[in-house]
Amino acid sequence: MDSVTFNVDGMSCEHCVKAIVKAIGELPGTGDVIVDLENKKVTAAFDGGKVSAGPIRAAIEDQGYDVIG
Ligand SMILES: [Cu+2]
Repeated sequence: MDSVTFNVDGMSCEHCVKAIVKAIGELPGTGDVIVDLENKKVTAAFDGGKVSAGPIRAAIEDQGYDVIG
């Protein structure tokens, strides 16, 4: 598994955590997702043969959060 970490603005509570974990989980090839509210980071494991960082980023943004950088 590869892994990618994004700095994400706008996450505030467990609802945000669940929405992001669910959205990333629906992408084929993704694995564990760790949302760190305190440090505003989302880390996702993924199989580089099936998916890449771009669609994972898009899944976060589609939920209404801003990916920084
Ligand atoms: Cu929230």
